[in-house]
Amino acid sequence: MEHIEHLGIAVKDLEVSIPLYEKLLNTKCYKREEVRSENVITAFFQLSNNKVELLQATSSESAIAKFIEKRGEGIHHVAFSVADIKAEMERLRNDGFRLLNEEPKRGADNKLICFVHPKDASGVLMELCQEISEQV
Ligand code: CMX
Repeated sequence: MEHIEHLGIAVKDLEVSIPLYEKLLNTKCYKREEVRSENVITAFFQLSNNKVELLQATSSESAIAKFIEKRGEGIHHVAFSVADIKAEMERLRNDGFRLLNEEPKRGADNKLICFVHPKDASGVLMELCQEISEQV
């Protein structure tokens, strides 16, 4: 894996958390994007080599809604940049890690993504993400 691409933070209300994080990080939110397949709206902040992603649920079925109900707002996942997501998925699968999707799926901010079960990663939901280089 290459580097930590972003930290995902579950929030109740982007209208509250975006201005808060703009102050905290001293940088403007550069993108808001809805990911319908995940029932979330995301908001991104660029740091030098990493990003912060705020996630708000759009449905009570969303993993973010369930997470906040159980644990409250806070760090939801850590995303690692990979050069070849299929190869990394194969490597992890062969090592016995449970992947939460069989194939890479399209995530926010022009990425192919896959999650590793938090129970197989010392309680941390891990995301693999690969930049999409051409329009798919
Ligand atoms: N980090 C760490 N642990 C987590 C977690 C998280 N983000 N989400 C759930 N868990 C834990 C729960 O606390 C629970 O632990 P206990 O059994 O010890 O209480 C266990 O995992 C099961 O959680 P659950 O609430 O019963 O939820 P499910 O099993 O239905 O789902 C998970 C959990 C991780 C499989 C599911 O949330 C998932 O598939 N996540 C990946 C997709 C996702 O998070 N999408 C959000 C948007 C992502 C994006 O666009 O960036």
